[in-house]
Amino acid sequence: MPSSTDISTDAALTARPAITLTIAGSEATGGAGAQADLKTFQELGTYGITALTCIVSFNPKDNWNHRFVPVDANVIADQLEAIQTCYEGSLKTVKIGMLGSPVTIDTVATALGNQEWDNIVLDPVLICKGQEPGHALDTDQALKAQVLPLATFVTPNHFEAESLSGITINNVEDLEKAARIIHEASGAAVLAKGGVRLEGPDAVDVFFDGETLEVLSAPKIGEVAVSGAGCSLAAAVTAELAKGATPLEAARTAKAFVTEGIKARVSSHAPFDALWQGFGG
Ligand code: PXL
Repeated sequence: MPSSTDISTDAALTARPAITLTIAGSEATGGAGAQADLKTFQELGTYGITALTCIVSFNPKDNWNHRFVPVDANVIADQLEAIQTCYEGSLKTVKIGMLGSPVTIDTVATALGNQEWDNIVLDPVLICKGQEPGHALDTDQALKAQVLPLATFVTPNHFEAESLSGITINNVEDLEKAARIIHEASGAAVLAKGGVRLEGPDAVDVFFDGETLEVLSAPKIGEVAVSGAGCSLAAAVTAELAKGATPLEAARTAKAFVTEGIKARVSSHAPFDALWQGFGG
């Protein structure tokens, strides 16, 4: 007889969580990357799975720059083959984080093309501190050409919004303009993040999906960016979309989630704090 705590009861089996995949890098200290995505998925009640694209280790002896090691393209393809075969029919929502090289972008774009998706959320991580500039430029161009057109939702930060829109962003009006341009170019819903980069007391982000433009605002918590905020925001959007939220609802919930996570941030010996997704206890 199943007991009330028996995890194999019929009720437990029918209440299946939505499946969410992140294709992202490992950030060893746990603030950003796949680690942040998985913690966010778990907190928001989706079943998180990961294909790792690279391993980032901050270098405490070199100003905490990123040491970046790509995962071999065959190994990325193998992970995605396993995932897409396991969850064929139930995997409909994916988040894309740091890809880091043109060959990785090619591999990921091919795998994305192998199935239909309801939601492809792109956190367009354009440069990685410590990357060689020529290589970073090729990576940026490949991301814009091969992955951005597939995205249904994109979450550029200030720098990425300038790069994707081609305009300089000094204030909320500029951010709105950038969100519109990025939407026109990609067709995706856009959540352009001003974060702590724009002046003023509030951290302001702009949502635009071609119809609705909404400015999402919350009081700034300090003036320094917190590690994992961007990853967690996009992961929260991903989880909410997978559960059936509209893009605007997902953006609002994600903004609130990240604001609480920043309030509950974790300090370390690094010169930046890390967002804590477990603020709810
Ligand atoms: O926050 C961007 C980001 C994404 N993914 C990985 C990272 C970082 C920043 O450190 O290391 C793996």
